[in-house]
Amino acid sequence: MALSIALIVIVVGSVLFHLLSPWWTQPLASNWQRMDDTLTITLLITGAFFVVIHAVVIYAILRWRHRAGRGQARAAYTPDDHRLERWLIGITTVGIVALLAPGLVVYADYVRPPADALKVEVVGQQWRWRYRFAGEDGLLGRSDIRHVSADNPFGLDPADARGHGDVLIDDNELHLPLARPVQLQLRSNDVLHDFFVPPFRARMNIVPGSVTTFWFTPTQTGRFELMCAQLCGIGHHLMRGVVVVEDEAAFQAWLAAQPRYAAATGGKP
Ligand SMILES: [Cu+2]
Repeated sequence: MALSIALIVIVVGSVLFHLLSPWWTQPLASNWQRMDDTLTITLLITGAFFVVIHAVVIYAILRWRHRAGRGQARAAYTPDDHRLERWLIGITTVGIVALLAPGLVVYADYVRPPADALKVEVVGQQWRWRYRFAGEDGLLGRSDIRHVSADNPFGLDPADARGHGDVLIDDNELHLPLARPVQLQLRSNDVLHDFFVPPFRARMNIVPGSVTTFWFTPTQTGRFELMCAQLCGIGHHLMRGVVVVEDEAAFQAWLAAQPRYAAATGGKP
């Protein structure tokens, strides 16, 4: 009896905590409402299973509890119940498909940016962020880990003229224009990192040796905290930054004030 009351308290408390929790998702600041919808579907399915499974356990504890004077009751041994198995397999299959399918659809769109997306490179390094925009030519120059040095933290290839006009942001703060799709191209100078901006519902692992991408459209101006979401060493907690979303004019003014690769190296890339 005490156990079943404890279980009821846990189930009701869990559901109430979720409904009343102040730690529900932050207000959305990008176009990824579908990420939230996927999360809601997951919570509804797992929440329903959580309640149903506990209800069955509570019922069983009460219905078949030990009662004095009733003698020794033995459980019936049922080796196979094909009907029950078919039901369980069917319901579990539907539940798992419903959990996975929406995520696959949303993820497929998440990594497929619109053609006019502004391309921004993000370079993760223990333990800070850097960013690169294309210059007037609209092209990002080639980079390679072999060129990375104290003078060239982005690892730009000096021989590639496309990179000479690139805008280098040697700072944790990234500015983005409002209401324009942005594709982030992420790479790492050392270990695994993860670029995460919670209000955008946007994050992606950064894998050394490859470039990962995703896109979003900021829908609100403001300052949004970003963080590294992969434990990447002793200074992991220092890998924080800010994404500043501002109107197009303010963004262009900020961008124009940032150093170009050729200028940053005294005209001699
Ligand atoms: Cu990191």
